[in-house]
Amino acid sequence: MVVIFVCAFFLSFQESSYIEDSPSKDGVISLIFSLKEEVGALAKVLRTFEEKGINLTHIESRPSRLNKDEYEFFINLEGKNVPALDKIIKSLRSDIGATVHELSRTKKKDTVPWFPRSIQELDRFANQILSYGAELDADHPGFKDPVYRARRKEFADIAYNYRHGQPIPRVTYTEEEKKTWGTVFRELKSLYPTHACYEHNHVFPLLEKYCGYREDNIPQLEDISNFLQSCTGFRLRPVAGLLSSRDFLAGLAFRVFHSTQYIRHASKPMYTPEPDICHELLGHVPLFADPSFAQFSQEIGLASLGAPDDFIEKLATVYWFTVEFGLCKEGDSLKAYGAGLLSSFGELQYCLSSKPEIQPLVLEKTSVQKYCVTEFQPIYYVAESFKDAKEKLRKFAQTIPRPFSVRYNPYTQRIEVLDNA
Ligand code: HBI
Ligand code: NLE
Ligand code: FE
Repeated sequence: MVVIFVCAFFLSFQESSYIEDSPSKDGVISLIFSLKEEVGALAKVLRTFEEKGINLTHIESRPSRLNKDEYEFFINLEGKNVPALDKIIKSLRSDIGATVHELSRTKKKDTVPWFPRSIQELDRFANQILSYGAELDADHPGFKDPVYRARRKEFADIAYNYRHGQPIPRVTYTEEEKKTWGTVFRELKSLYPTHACYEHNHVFPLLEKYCGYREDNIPQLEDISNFLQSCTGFRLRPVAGLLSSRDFLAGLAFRVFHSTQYIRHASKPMYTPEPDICHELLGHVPLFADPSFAQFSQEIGLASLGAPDDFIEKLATVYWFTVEFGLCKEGDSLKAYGAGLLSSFGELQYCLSSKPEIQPLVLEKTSVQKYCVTEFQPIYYVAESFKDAKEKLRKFAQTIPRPFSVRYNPYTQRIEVLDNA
């Protein structure tokens, strides 16, 4: 048999094609088939195509990885005569005993959504936000405030222009912005000793010592990012507003947290449905300094890579009831570790009152719980510990239909994709 060429091109084709969401060119069909190594085997196949008048535009070969005495061929052909092609595929299977995979025609069903493989590729999310300052929703307290809107645009521009590896630009906050921060900071700090979990209370004084957490100072993202990197390898990158769940969760796989830099409107310091710098710095940051919590967060991110849309929604819901609104056990009492609780003076008190319903964290149930993003939650889920939550998440991730598994290599800052086929 003539082996046309075994080449890296073939491998690179395989590596990118089933992940990249680049539909095949109009009318081109791709097949992979394998043949037993014997004289004339390929010629026989090619003749069938010739007989049916089908034009091959590309062909490559390599030894089969599965069967030593077989070769695999990758071909592109013009898909004009589809009924004839169906006959050929049938006959390849039954008369010649070849294994045939149709790549492009079955692609719809098998396509894996694109996901970043390297930390630099997170730059692609910068201008894919769902809403931001210049386009504030009509019911937002800043909607009718032109000064607030212009300010939000400044923050959006920082995020748009940011690239991985750069220092996060420092911001000089206005007196009004500092006043809003001061109010939120003071009220929350008085609740933390009784309402926040151990890890949050453990890290908070370090943030005061090293990162400028004070009532009269809004800390800078760059300083916090450096601090977090030294604790758990987590880092921040500025973002202009809400990202899609898929993009946002993908960042966590690289231990990257997309953080807003603007502050909530001065008229409503105690609760905002949007993330803002108070929410990120007072709610999220302390927990990302905890190794066990950091690992749990990264696991959600890894589970999301290339997952189908319905699973992204489930993972986003799990994220919501853990990272955002989670309660945990501490001896006989309950404490808050969710960032949405730790950044809202109103909800932090409410969540530990007798009003809301409390349930144990069971991911099969938690992942399908409906929720509303603009009000206090009527139900919270309790984690035994971050380690327990992480183990549950790993089990849950195994139910995601993915033809591969992933792991993060911190040395190269790349995702390694392990083929499960
Ligand atoms: N985007 N910037 C940003 N910040 C978040 O906290 C955030 C997000 N997108 C989605 C999201 N959070 C979650 O509610 C889940 O959908 C993952
Ligand atoms: N409600 C929170 C707060 O007021 O800080 C923000 C939640 C963001 C998901
Ligand atoms: Fe958040």
